[in-house]
Amino acid sequence: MNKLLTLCLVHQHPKVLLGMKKRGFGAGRWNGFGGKVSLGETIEEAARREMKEEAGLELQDINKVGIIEFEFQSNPEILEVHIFKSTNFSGEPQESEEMKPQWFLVDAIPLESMWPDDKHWLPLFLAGKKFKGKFLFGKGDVILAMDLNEVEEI
Ligand code: 6U4
Repeated sequence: MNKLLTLCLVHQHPKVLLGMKKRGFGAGRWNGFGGKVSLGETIEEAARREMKEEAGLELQDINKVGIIEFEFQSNPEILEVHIFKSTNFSGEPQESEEMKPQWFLVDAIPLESMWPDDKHWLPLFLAGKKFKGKFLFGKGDVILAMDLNEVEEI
């Protein structure tokens, strides 16, 4: 069984909102906001909830743009991450126990401090494309294999 997770980035061109993950899985990396889908909520509801919990923002629009499966050589569990884009919200980005939000110009996204897969799919995200993919990580989160395709519909 795949473990369902959400990941949401706000894109207000030419800026994107990322958060520095302060604890837990992926701590020390810049990333979108998100987390595990809870029992009884839809994936989109989870994405909205996580954005509120982690950055204090109520999203207006939200669109699913990608699904990526992540597998680690050391772990049989597959993380199925549903990636969302939002362009508008109410509230002001606020630091939480989990995330420190910050705006980045799209030309200055800190790819070297993000998950190594992000450099592959972020260009599709920023270009308004939809995509599906799979990444296999080895020791040190090195990408051992990947498959990423633009799709018409998600
Ligand atoms: P808690 O609730 O603290 O136990 P935690 O273990 O910190 O949760 P969580 O729920 O924040 O994890 O979820 C991990 C987040 O990282 C999700 O938003 C999905 C995202 N994520 C996981 N693998 C990723 C990857 N390879 N690339 C990426 N984001 C990833 O860009």
